[in-house]
Amino acid sequence: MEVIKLWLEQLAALLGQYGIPAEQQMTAALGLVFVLVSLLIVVLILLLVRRRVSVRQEKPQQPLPIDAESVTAAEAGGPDLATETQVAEDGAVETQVEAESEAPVEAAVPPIAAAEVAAADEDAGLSLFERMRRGLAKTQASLVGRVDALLGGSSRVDADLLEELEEILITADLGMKTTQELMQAIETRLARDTAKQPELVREVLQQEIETRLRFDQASLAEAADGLQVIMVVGVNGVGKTTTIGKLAKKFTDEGKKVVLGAGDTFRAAAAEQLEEWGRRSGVDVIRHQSGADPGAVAYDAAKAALARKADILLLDTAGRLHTKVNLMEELKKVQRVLAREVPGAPHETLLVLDATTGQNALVQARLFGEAVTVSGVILTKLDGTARGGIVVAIAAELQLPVCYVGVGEKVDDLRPFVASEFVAALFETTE
Ligand SMILES: Nc1nc2c(ncn2[C@@H]2O[C@H](COP(=O)(O)OP(=O)(O)OP(=O)(O)O)[C@@H](O)[C@H]2O)c(=O)[nH]1
Ligand SMILES: [Mg+2]
Repeated sequence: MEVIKLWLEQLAALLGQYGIPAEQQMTAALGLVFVLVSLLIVVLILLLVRRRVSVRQEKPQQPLPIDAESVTAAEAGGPDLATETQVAEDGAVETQVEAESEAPVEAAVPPIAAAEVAAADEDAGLSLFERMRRGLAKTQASLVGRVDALLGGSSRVDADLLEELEEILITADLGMKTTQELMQAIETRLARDTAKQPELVREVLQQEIETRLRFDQASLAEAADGLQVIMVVGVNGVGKTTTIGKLAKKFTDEGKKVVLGAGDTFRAAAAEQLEEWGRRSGVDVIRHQSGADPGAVAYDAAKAALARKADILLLDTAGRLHTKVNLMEELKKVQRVLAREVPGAPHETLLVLDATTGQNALVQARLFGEAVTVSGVILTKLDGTARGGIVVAIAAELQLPVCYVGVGEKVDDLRPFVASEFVAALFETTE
């Protein structure tokens, strides 16, 4: 107390040197001390608030994986796919698909994480159409966005503009052949109609793309009575197992009884990955040990599906290098085994293609088509690519129906492919 009094007197004396009258010096000193203390408190409060905000920002945005398996999966990052097309010495087109390693990717299925649930909640309010549109955002920008920018800048369509349009179509992965056909259709129409040509180009493009995507087909698993066997093939990393998981959920939600067959006995943990998906939809998974004969798995899975009176058997297969004769022979054998056990099986052999591989998807489709009877295509990862134009090339050049498209990793990110909906989502302008 004495010390404070002494300080105040010294401060008052100091203020006196600045011309403050003696009777007011103590009041002024007290006022000054009060202001300084208040300032100090304000500064301290500000510092505390800043610290709390930065601590909150440093907290991880991703929730921690639920168990050790998902930690491994997150670290593994999934198979890293590198795909390239080569022309072999004999001139035949050969495709090499290299997984970063053929070594087992342990436990590739992360359990449904809180982030997934949160994202699902966020998506829940969106219409199916809007979700498709979001999934196609990159392709939309690289194809229709660029076409609109080109057409928006001109009132007439001349040769230069057509040349640029052709380039856009090729770089959006519509393929050379399809691009030529589309350009031909546009030019024919322009020769007929001279009014509002830029609008006309967009209209013809939309119509012609939709025409090429439309196939008359019965929807999957509605073809006949009894057990429907759906075999899923494709190179590694394209999304076969994930797609089977999504399909299992979809069919189960429709009230169908589903059985899964873990026909990929090559990759370690492939069966576990399928089992995890099976758990998510509450469906049985028939599996053997790693390295077992896929034909034997197909046999057991068919028997089990029949015995359990299932409506649908979804059979996963290995996806290692499809240039290796082995895999193709293996797939043929699996098809034969299924045909022997279930009349008309496999009722569908669906080829899964990864949209991000662009034109290489076409090469893969041709090669699988030579070995097994492919009845339809599922194009995955459309959400992560600007190369979604490949869907048009697949339908137009291979005459293969696209049955489903994958627009994300979540269980309900598989959309039945409806040409009109797809094209509308692609061509809809947001402004
Ligand atoms: N963004 C996105 N990712 C997908 C989609 N479909 C599958 N994936 C991801 O692709 C990766 C590989 O999927 P898998 O289902 O394991 O592929 P696979 O064809 O079974 O691979 P192998 O078993 O090695 O032959 C996983 O990380 C999936 O989450 C999709 O539509 N969009
Ligand atoms: Mg798999």
